[in-house]
Amino acid sequence: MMKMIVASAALAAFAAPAFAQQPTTTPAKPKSMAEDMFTKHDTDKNGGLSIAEVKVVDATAATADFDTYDADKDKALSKAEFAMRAEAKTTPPASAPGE
Ligand SMILES: [Ca+2]
Ligand SMILES: [Ca+2]
Repeated sequence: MMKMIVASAALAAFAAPAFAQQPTTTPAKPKSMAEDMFTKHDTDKNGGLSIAEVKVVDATAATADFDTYDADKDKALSKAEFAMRAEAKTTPPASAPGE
């Protein structure tokens, strides 16, 4: 007489992520990307982006590059200074081959 032992395998239950999050107030008003980035990355909220804060935005940012846009040399990029830098970075280099 043979006994059959049926072992019940425990199936790993995988939890499906819940996408039940309601979108909170999403401002639809157009805001400049630079301004948005500025606000987001001014982690100490002192109204200026330090070189460290800029490097969070752009890891390739170098001190020399930073200094170029720090017009008043206060070691921080104001919103206007940051916007200028962002604009320069998003604008394709004006190295169009001349005729
Ligand atoms: Ca700051
Ligand atoms: Ca500055």
